[in-house]
Amino acid sequence: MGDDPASRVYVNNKKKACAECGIYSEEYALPGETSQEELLRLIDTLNKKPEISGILVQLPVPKHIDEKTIINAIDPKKDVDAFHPVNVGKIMVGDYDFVPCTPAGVMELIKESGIDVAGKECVIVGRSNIVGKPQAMLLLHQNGTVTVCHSKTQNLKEHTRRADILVAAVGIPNFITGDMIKPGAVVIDVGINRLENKKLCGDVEFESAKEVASAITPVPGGVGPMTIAMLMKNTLKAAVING
Ligand code: L34
Repeated sequence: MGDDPASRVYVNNKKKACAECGIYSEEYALPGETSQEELLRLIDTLNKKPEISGILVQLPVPKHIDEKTIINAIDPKKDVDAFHPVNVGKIMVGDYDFVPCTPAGVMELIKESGIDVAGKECVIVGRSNIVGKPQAMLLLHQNGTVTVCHSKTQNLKEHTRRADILVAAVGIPNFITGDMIKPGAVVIDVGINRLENKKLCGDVEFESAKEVASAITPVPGGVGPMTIAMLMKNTLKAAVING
């Protein structure tokens, strides 16, 4: 909804991925001034539409729209973002179908790199509902020792320097610098920040961090594409669940 330029890029990437996977997709690019009622009506229609297995409302939504109300309106069985409270609860108890795409992408990167989470010090910087909080649960399910840091955390560097696995999800360009990283740590950069010169940069200062980390993800070309891959995985699952 609306004309957020970043959302435009992400949604296009999602549509492209669907086409590549052979997943049928529909896009509804609603004008920014569309009412909440109208958006809710569309969600209701898609909830009932048998040929649609998965629904997502790309965030952020304009200010006059209540994000929670919108997320609550999506049928949990079609909630391929896993943002609905029912799915959030299922993740909490470790019994879930849909995994939130970005944290799931982070877990996939860790697994495919041959890194074992069990017993490791995992430090997440950022506590959003979309990344930080579910990321903590997923790492905990893999037996990591998890710390969630945020803007009120005191002595942040003391926490980040203890991390064997450091996940940066604060949304501040180059926030994590090399001196905040334990030598040999695995550094995963969830941030996607657009600088004034239109260049993309992560939450991690890549140049200094790469000298200390044993493994590190770039921005772009790191977690972002994984988010989309995990969305495809959830959508396939949704198609199976919804028959
Ligand atoms: N509902 N809203 C909902 N679900 C989501 O899972 C998202 N997210 C975040 C924003 N809002 C959402 C995304 O889709 C972030 N996000 C996302 C998706 C794709 C990419 C980045 C973020 C991506 O494709 N990143 C590319 C670069 C793209 C560019 O050039 O800007 C990369 O290589 O990182």
